[in-house]
Amino acid sequence: MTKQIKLLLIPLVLILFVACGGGEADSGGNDADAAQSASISVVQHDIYYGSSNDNAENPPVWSVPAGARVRVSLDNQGALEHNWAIVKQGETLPDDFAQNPSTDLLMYDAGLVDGGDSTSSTFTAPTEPGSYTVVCTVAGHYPSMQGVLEVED
Ligand SMILES: [Cu+2]
Repeated sequence: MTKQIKLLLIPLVLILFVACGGGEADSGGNDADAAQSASISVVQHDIYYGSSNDNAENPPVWSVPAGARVRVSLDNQGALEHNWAIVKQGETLPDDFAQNPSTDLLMYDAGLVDGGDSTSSTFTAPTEPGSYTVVCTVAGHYPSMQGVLEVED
């Protein structure tokens, strides 16, 4: 009788051991080194970002964690083509940028979106926290069309 009970207990103990072991493996943190991910949504109009036609005085702000993989979704609700480009930190846009948009000043350009279209793309956020100027590089759209990428520590 007692031998039968012991034989029944062995599989139960094994099941509990495996279950506990599995739980520890799940919390082991295999993803700890993976980059953070984030996503932002950008609405484009003729000729401004967001909901208010005063980007020069009141630029829209998009916040992302430093170093994160960021998915940026662009929704062009205007008729003209627009893009979304991040200016390198510390660069000052020249007065004639709207007429001669220089790609040398940019660290990322999401690409042109036709009027009425939407796209998305992915970039790695700067590892240096701070405020980065975002502009539309289509000739004549800056300074009317700009915003701020806030990179947070
Ligand atoms: Cu534009």
